[in-house]
Amino acid sequence: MTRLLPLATAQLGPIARDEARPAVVRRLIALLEEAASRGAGLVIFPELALTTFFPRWWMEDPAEIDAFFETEMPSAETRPLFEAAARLGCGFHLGYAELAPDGRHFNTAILVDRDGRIVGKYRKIHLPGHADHQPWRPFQHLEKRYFQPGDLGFPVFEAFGGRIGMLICNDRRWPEAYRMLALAGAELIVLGYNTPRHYPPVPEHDHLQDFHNHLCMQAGAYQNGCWVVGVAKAGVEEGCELIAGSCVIAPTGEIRARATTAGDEVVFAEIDLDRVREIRAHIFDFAQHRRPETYGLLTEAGFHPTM
Ligand code: CDV
Repeated sequence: MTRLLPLATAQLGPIARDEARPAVVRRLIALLEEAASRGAGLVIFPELALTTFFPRWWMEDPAEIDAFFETEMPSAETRPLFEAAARLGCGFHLGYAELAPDGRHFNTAILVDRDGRIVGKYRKIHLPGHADHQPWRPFQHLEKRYFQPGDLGFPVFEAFGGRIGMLICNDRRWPEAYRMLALAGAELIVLGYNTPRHYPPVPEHDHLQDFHNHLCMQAGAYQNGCWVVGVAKAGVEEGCELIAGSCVIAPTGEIRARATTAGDEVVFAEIDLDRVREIRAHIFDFAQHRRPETYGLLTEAGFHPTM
């Protein structure tokens, strides 16, 4: 059996702090058009794809902060992207900063079907960084200040002929996130990321950023027998280098296709969702081989530190 899904990663190069939404949306539409012309039915854009990665700055003025957030989706400014999806018959996954009607702020991603309709939503659960101002850093990572942890769990959506889950950036480093989606039946996990090359608390790991990026996504794919597509916002953005390496990973853990630049770039791959069975019906047959009765610590709030 084969269930083919032609998709594309749409890596973004830097977005300047003063780059207005309409200009960014035009870039996204150009990538969507290129991907559709190569046969893609689903395009994956990065985390916070409508603005620069603003958590790198300490801000106190609520109006200045909220200017990076969307209060509706689609809005007047983002609607052209949805219209392009419907015109091209090509859906997309998009990360953006969400200001909910009740005033809460989330780092959010949506799944939009080929007819331009929102069919899925996820709010980032693992928020990295810090909430206080840490001037010793060359740049801040204030996700804990600007966002609240996602409150939607790890939902899986029937779409594009398969079962699709979403993660956002730091989530990809956590094995529990993939496992939650896989247990709910996800065959494809899509995610976007903004990952600075420099990690101020442990700079001796800077040279490992690309390795760790692929390591966690390849492990997540293999250990859960699903496709994983990870897409970067890359390049030197407002003086901060973000890693690239957008890629499509098979359920075997192999990288099937990957970007070769640090700018706006489309990478096309046709994936077979039925390849999930190669892993899930055998080496990681959850029903046969998992031992959940021994995994109690995983759902306890506490842990047993060794240091
Ligand atoms: N946007 C992110 O979540 N970035 C983190 C960095 C700060 C480590 C990441 O996991 O890539």
